Amino acid sequence: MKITEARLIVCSPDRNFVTLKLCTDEGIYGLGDATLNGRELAVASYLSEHVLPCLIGRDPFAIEDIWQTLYRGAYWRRGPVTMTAIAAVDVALWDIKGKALNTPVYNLLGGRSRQGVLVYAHANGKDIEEAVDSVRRHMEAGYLAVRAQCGVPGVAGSYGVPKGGKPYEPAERGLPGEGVWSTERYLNFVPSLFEKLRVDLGPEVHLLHDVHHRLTPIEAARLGKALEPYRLFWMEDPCPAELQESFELIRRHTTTPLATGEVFNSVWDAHELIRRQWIDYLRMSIVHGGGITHAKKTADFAALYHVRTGFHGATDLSPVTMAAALHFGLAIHNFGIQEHMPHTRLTDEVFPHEYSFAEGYMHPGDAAGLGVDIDEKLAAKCPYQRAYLPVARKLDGTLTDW
Ligand code: GCO
Ligand code: MG
Repeated sequence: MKITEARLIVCSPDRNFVTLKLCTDEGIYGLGDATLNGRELAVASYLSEHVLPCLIGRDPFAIEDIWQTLYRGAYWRRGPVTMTAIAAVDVALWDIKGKALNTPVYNLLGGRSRQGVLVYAHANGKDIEEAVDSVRRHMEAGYLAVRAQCGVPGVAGSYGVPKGGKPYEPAERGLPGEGVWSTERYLNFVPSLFEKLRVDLGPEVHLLHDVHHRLTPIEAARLGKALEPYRLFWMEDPCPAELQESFELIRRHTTTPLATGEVFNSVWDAHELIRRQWIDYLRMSIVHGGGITHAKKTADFAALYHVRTGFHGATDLSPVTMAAALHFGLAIHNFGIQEHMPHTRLTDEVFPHEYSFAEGYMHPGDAAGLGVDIDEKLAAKCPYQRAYLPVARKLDGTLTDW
């Protein structure tokens, strides 16, 4: 089999997605996601200018060799743009291989290790009452794990809380918006949210919380300690993680489980975090972390250190990535949990897929390959729209981590 065509589809069915379609001389094609939120066209151009011409004529079954060629062969290694581009090619190749062998991708990764993939939903509210209500509604819809975010009094536009009753969507069309941030107000407030959640909703539901990189390590340590009575499933991205030893400090002070890595793009970003057991869950996704090939190596390394996966799955990761994550999560042994932020109906129409949700778990379906397709005609009706993630400023105007 040979790759005969490599095509990029850039579309915006309610939000932007970059999708790679690799076609072969046997009529089989594979899809890969290349979406990097707010920097979409950088990856599109990296692929179309520098990667796709090199793929024509290659054997799509040679996944490892193509991965190494794109990684080592570029000389310039790592980085979100490069690793997202590599991921798109890699995932499309796994899709092709599954279809060619007439088996779902999970069978190529070791086969089913569990019945379904535990997922967590996003709940939020402008105040505690709304947030508790939102968690309750997600539990009623069948979710066993829910991330809770809440407006902080005196902090307009707190992270994770949508404006005007719309579902939360991280990127906004146009140029970057600005939010306000106060660590002091946040730290004083958050424990009361989780206290109320446990009092009202009981001990069973898995509760998660995303700090979104906003604290210093010692502030994060204080929060982790304060949240211990409420037994969180995890506290996510408590501080920026470029300095991996920050987590040693947090870890020393709290038994609240820690998750990080949605902005990571290779195992090297998490090497010390894993090796020193400073985290419990790794969030690096298949799309931003070099595809299934690199995720498998990273997860196997993490397994040696009791670290489990908790992959990023916000709406900026397309249904192609969701499908890949579900095949992966069904197969590997050290799977922990998968984020599930449902896409809009229009996105689901552009990307018809086999995966499904029932009673807290998702399943990738048993179609050959990834079980996800793209309706190119519909995609063409939804052209790219410039959109950015917002930035955040402290009350005195200093730019801080969003
Ligand atoms: C999460 C997130 C996201 C990110 C977004 C950035 O789901 O845990 O932190 O919502 O902010 O994916 O593009
Ligand atoms: Mg997050």
